[in-house]
Formats: sequence, structure tokens, C-alpha cells
Amino acid sequence: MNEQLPSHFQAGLPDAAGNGLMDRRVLLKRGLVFGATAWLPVASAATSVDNIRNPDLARPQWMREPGREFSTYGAPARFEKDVARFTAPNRVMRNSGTSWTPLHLLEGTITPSGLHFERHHNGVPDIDPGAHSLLIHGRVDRALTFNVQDLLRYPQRSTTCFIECGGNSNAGWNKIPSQSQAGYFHGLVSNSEWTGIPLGVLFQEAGVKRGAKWVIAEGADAFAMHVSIPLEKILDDGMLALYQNGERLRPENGYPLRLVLPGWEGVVNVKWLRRLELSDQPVMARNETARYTDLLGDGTARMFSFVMEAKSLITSPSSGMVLKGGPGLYQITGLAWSGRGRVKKVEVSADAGKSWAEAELQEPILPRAFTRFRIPWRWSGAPALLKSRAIDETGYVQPERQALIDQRGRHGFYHYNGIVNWSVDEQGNLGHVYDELAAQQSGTPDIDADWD
Ligand SMILES: Nc1nc2c(c(=O)[nH]1)N[C@H]1C(S)=C(S)[C@@H](COP(=O)(O)O)O[C@H]1N2
Ligand SMILES: [Mo]
Repeated sequence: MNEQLPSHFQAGLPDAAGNGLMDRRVLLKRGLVFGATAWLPVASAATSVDNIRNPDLARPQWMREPGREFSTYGAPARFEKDVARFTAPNRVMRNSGTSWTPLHLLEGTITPSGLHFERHHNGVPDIDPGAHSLLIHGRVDRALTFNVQDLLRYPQRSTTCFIECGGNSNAGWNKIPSQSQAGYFHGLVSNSEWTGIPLGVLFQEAGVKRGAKWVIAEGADAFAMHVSIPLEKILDDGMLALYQNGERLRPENGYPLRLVLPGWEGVVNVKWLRRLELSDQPVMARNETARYTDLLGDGTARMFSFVMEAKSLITSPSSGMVLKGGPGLYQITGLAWSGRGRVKKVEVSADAGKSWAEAELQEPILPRAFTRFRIPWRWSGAPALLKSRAIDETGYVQPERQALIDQRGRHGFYHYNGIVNWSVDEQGNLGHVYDELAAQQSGTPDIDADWD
């Protein structure tokens, strides 16, 4: 039992799992009522009410002069400079590569637009919306061209969903556990509210011809990135997005037009969209053959694996952080998502997977979107191993790393969604480790990833 905890906190509910994982309902029922008291060890107690009248306390510098003027477009506080994307350009071709969302430094579920991860194959084009248009052609009754002004007149709708690169978490395949912070290891995924036009509406105008099964989507970047997408998905929930989190798309994320295919891997969400060609077959582009496919143990390739499987990640505490307050009460929190629909449950373990407790899921739980989970944990001061696993509404359970390796072999680079282990040492330092068995059996050298 922990000395620092007020007695009323411990009175009601028994622990939910081993090594100090508490019942998630503590956060709701008791936390709301006793929140301030229960977390008291974290705050420092005020010494006296008289302090409020002490002029030094009451009048810091920013209360002695008027604040600064209005601004036309806000920016984060200057003290928050560390909350930044981690940029990892290709060593040879610097306009190709990635930048990673600092998931470990964020809360809630929406990724601020300026921190949405980036994946470009040849830089961010500077597109004049007045000179940009979208062509729908191929197996249609009539080819149509839409300029951006035309498109803005169509009825729009919003969808909140994640976009995740098929190569996210690729360091999970490495022989040696990456010590990058959570976002710089798993942050090729972000979650936004996208607003735009359901593509089915535009396809109806063009008239889909018999035999059309695939849609070739092409972007207006210097790479002219293109991929093949089953027509069914486009008609089901494909969106031509114009807005991101309430404002027009950021240039990095596809301004002025991008394809959004909720739950499907990043590469098919074509940015700077300029062409949709209806076809009877896929085009077999570089990014659906040589890239974003998985070479399996038997030598065959797993291709067109569009749906991003369920995944979860403890964002705090996570690798590189320290449990500064010493033994005591902490909140474990993280994100879970599934390309198949809603997250049904997230389970957390503090004893290396021997026992699991259900975490609290923050409402609303949206399909194919980030779901925030939280659970209180009493750290004893002894070494611990934290894990989380997501279970989605189809019953799919996020696999252990070893299960993923058994299934896919050791030649993979993409589509890694194994359970992540954060280790805690006696000083409270967090790191990334593999389960012993998985570590022994991983024979191939680390992938020296260069995103091209
Ligand atoms: N035109 C174009 N679209 C593109 C890409 C690109 O390089 N060019 N990259 C793709 C890949 S691989 C991913 S993961 C997502 C990344 O979207 P984001 O940069 O908005 O996060 O965009 C996809 N769409
Ligand atoms: Mo990607």
C-alpha cells in the first residue's frame, strides 16, 4: 500500500490487475469528486491563505504591463518549442522522407494541423488553387474537370479519422529495440477532422461505366505519386477533402485537394489530387509493388493490404520519460485506433503481460479514429514492464511482437502493429524493450531505413 495515497482513494475499489494497476473507474467516479485530493502528492500545498495577498505572488511581470496586441493567426506559446515534428529526410533525396508527430507530447485525440505527420516522395508543391483542377476520366460516361471554386459549391461533410503510413512503427521490425521517443517511433499517424465532398457524388455525375473496378489516383507533386484503389472503397466512404480541422488543408497535407480513405493506409490518401481514372485493373505503381508491400517468409508478397489493423500505444509515460515523483500514483494514457472500425477495448499490463486491466476509453469513440485511453497506476518503485493492447469491434486483438513475426517472417518493413513494451527501471526511467523470446529469435540485422 502506498503511503502517499489518501485513505479514501484506497478504500473502495480493489486493484484491477497486478503490479499496481488500479480500477479505471477510479478516474471517473472518485477522480471527479476527489480529483484534487487524490492527486495531491503531485501538487505542492499552499502554505497559507495570506500568500494570496503577498504582492510578489500576486503580481508577476505579466501582470504589471499590458499584454501583447492581437494577432491575425495564432501560434503555440513560445515555451512549447519542443512540441515539434521530428524531421527525417532521405539522406540523398532530401525532399523525400518523413516527419513524425510528437504523440508523446500531445493529449486528447486531435492532432494539431501543424503537427500532422508528413510523408512526401518529392517535397511539398506550392499549388495555386486558382490554377489547380481535378480530372475524373477513364471508364466513365463523360470525363469531368472540376476546379477548386466549383468544388467548394458542393455540399460537404466531416469525418474524423486517422491517417497512418503503412511504414509507421517500422523500427519494430529491428533486432535491437529503438530507443526513440514514442512519437518518433510510432508517429507516422495523426488524427484530424477532414471536411470535403463524398466522392460518390462526383462519380455519379461522371457516370461509372460497367467494368470499372479500380480508380487510379494521381497527385500534382513533382513525384506525380499515383496508386490504385478499389472503386468500392471510393464509393463507400471516399472523400475529396478540402478542409482539415476547420481550416483549408495545410500544404504539407495536400492543399488544395486530397483523397481521404478512412482506415486505409497512408499511401492511398493521395495529396494534391489532380486525377482519378476509372479502370478495370490496378496500374501496379511503384508504391503498390516495390513499396508498401510485405515480403513474407515463404517468398511471396503481401500486396494491397489497405486496412490498417488495430494498434495501441502508451504515450505517457513512455520511452525517454522519467517517473519524476518516485514511487506513487501515475496516470497511464495512450492512443488506440483501428482501420476496421471502433476500438472496443484497450487493456493495459504493468507486469509484462501476466495480468491485464481494462483502461477507460474517452468518449466519443469514433470509427477509424484515435481513441484516448487512461488508467491509474500505483508504481511501487520496483522495475516494471508496461504494455497496452487494442481490441476492435470486429474482435481483432493487437498481436504480441512475436506473433507478428511468426505470421510475417523477418523481411518486413511495413505494417507493424505489435504490442509495445515500455520498461521502467528502479530510478523510474522508461525505455523500450522486447520480450525475451522475441529478442532471441530475431536474427536479421536492423533495417537502416531511408524513406524514398
Ligand atoms: N501526391 C502525393 N500523395 C501522397 C504522398 C506523396 O508523396 N505524394 N505520400 C503518401 C504517403 S506514403 C502517406 S503515408 C500519406 C501521408 O500523408 P500526410 O503527409 O498528410 O501525413 O500521403 C500519401 N499521399
Ligand atoms: Mo506512407
